[in-house]
Amino acid sequence: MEKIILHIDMDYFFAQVEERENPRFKEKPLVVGADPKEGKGRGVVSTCNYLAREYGIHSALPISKAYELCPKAVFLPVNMELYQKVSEKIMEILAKYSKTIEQVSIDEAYLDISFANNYKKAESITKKIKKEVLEKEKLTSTAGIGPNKLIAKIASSLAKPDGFLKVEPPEVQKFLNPLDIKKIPGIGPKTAVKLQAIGVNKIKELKKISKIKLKNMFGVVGEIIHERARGIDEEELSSEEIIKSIGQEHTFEKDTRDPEIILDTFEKLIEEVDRGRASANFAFKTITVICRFQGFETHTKSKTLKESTQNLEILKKESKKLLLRLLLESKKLVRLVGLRVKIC
Ligand code: TTP
Ligand code: MG
Ligand code: MG
Repeated sequence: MEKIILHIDMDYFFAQVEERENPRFKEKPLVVGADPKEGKGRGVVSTCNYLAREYGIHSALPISKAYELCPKAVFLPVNMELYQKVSEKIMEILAKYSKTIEQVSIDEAYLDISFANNYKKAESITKKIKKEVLEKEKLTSTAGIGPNKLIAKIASSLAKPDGFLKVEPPEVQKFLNPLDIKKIPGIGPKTAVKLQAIGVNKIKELKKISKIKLKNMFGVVGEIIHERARGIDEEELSSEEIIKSIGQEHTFEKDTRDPEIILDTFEKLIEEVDRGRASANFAFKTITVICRFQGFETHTKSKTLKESTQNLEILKKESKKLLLRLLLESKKLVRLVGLRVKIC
C-alpha cells in the first residue's frame, strides 16, 4: 500500500485561542508572550496573530522589539494551562481519524492515512478533520498531505493560514525545486548561510551538489539534506511521544553579576529540571548549561557523562561546574541562565 501522510498544524495557536476567548482581539494585532513593560520587558514573543505579523513580529522575537514595532498591539501573558487543554481536545479529534498518529508539538501532528488508498479520498478525510476541529474547537488549522512526513510538513507550511495542500508522488520534484532551501527541516540559518555562500538558494540548486560535498560540509546531516532535497524521507511515525530532553531557563529582571542571585536562581532551576525529569521518569546522560549575557550573546556548555543517571547530586555538581566555566568566559552582565538534561 502506498504511504499517504497528513500533517496538521494549528494557525497562530496561542493567539488564536486568545481570540476565541475574546473575539474583540480579532481586529487588533495580538501578541502572546512576556510582559512588554512598555518596551523594557525582557522575555520573548511566544506567538502573535497574523495582523501583528504584518508589523514584523514573530515567535522568539524579544518582547521589547515587538513593542517597538507595534506599541498599540494587545499584549497577553502565556496561559499555558488553557492552551494545553485545547491541545488535548484537538488531539482527541485527530485520534479518531487514524490509529497511527504522532503528536510533534502542542499544536501539531502527523497522521498516517494510507488506508485512504488514494489522494482524492485522503483530501476529503483531511477536509473533514479541519472542519471538525473548526466546528468543535472554533479554531482554524492548516494541513498538508504527501507521500512522507517531510513533504506533508512542507506542504502545510506553504498553505498557511487556514489552508490545505496536497502533493502527490509524481509532483514531488516539481513542488520542491523552486522552494528556498530553508524550507527543508534541518537547514537552519547557519547551514543556509554556508550553502548560500556557494550559490545555493533554491532546492533545485541544492540538488546539483553531490552527496560527498554535502557530507564534507555538514557531516551526517549533509547526507540527510541530500536525501531531503529529493523528497526522500523514510522516517516512520513514532506514535508514542518519547521525551528526550527536559529544560528550564530564567531571565533575570535586571542583568546581573551578583553571584548570590545567579547561584540561587540556578539552584532553583536545577531542582525544577530534576522534578520534571523525575515525573517523566528518565535518566539523563548529557547536561547543558546556557548563559545569555548582556546584548543577547549566548554561550552554552555541555557535559556527557560516562553513563546515564538519575542522581540529583551529580546534576548539581556537574551543572554548577559548567555554569562557573561559562561565567569565566565573559565579564558581561548575565541576562539569562538555563539548564537542560538529555537522554543521550
Ligand atoms: P507554531 O505552530 O510554530 O506557530 P503558530 O501556531 O503560533 O503559528 P503558525 O500559524 O505559523 O503555525 O507554534 C505553536 C505554538 O507554540 C505557538 O502558538 C506558540 C508556541 N511557540 C512558542 O512559545 N515559541 C516559539 O518560538 C514557537 C515557534 C512557538
Ligand atoms: Mg501552528
Ligand atoms: Mg506548530
